[in-house]
Amino acid sequence: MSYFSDVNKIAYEGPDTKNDLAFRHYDADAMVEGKTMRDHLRFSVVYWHTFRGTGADPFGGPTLLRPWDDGSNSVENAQNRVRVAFEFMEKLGAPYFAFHDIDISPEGNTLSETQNNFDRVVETIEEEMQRTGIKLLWGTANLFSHPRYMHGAATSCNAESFAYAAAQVRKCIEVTKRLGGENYVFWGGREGYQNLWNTDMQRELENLGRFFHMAVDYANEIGFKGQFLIEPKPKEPTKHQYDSDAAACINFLRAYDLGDHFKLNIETNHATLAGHTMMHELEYAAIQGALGSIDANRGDLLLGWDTDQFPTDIYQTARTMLVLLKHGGIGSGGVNFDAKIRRESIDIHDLYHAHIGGMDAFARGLKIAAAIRADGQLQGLVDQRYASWKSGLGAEIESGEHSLTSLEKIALETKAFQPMESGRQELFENIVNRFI
Ligand code: XUL
Ligand code: CO
Repeated sequence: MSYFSDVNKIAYEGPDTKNDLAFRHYDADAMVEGKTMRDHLRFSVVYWHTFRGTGADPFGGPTLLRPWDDGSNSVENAQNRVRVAFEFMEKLGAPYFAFHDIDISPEGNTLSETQNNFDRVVETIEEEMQRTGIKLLWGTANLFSHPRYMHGAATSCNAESFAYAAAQVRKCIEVTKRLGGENYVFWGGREGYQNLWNTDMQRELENLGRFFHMAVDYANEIGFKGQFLIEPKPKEPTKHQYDSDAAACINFLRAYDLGDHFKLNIETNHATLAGHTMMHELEYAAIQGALGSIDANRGDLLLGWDTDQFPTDIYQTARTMLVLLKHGGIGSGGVNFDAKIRRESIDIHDLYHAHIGGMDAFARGLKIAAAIRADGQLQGLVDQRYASWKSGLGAEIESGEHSLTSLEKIALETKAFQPMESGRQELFENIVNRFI
């Protein structure tokens, strides 16, 4: 049964169209820097917000009551929801999706019942993936909602919670492989602490490292070739999450000898909550060889929590795309809309408006970033600012020809010294504005 029979496949109609259910900027086949927009952006729809979001918040219950949902926890209801989801994604033209294990299938009374439910729903997903050609960007296990994870999963004080989490991750990697998933994500839901008095931090970190090694070993055992990703987030639900930002994650991965097996999934509003910008997190991850994928959304600067709004800020998407283009693209990752419609947006068409807006905002960001790069003035000014490293003393230092002592000799010989480069921040900002 179709729930979106009044919606046609969303088409690119250009900036002047009056149609709200059309793309104004995302033209999947249009070429930018020698690649289609589709391949640059690799858009992905998330199952948890888009098909399981209820609109509930700490102050009120569900508002998003869906006509396709019979309200039960049955496998049949879950399978039916899968068909609706694929109708939606097919009409939207999103090439990828992402899920948590418990988004797509109901938990049973025992672990084996849960796994059996999962397999049955995955069968329907497989059929729908074949029918539509939509692919899996990543799978992940939800290791934070159930009360068994109240102290964390891999960092729990309780060894049985760790064991249950291991079982859930094993199964979810198996399913991700079965569905051809290109990545597998770990977001450390409750891997952190509320209070250091009651926390054995060293044990928790070592156990987290141990858990990730078990995942790497299992992937090798079954031949899962997808990229493992860690998703940094500084707080929420815990006061301090161990994967607090890109730098903390990269340090953790190197300290526990996991650097070769993991990259990062950088999320816009997590960067903001960490007191960074998305551009900073992306750039930092990229120069460390750890940029894997992005969770695209935005926060609200007046609200200090993770509001997961759809990305519509053109500056933000332009900055993001500028970093991605500079570092050769997103690789096996994608632009994954980890974003939810507001609880007041109760019309099912709002799901389309939200995603169309996000896709158009990223398409514009891509075009703007490519235009800034083609123009070259901005990069030219950066090069000019660092010109002292291109020859003479700078080139000698960078090629390793100097020591503190040899540089001291040069400094002693140099008379009153003052850098001649201007930072030109205002000009840089003006240049960017010319392209927005
Ligand atoms: C939580 C978050 C998650 C992860 C997947 O803030 O972003 O949805 O993306 O577990
Ligand atoms: Co996310």
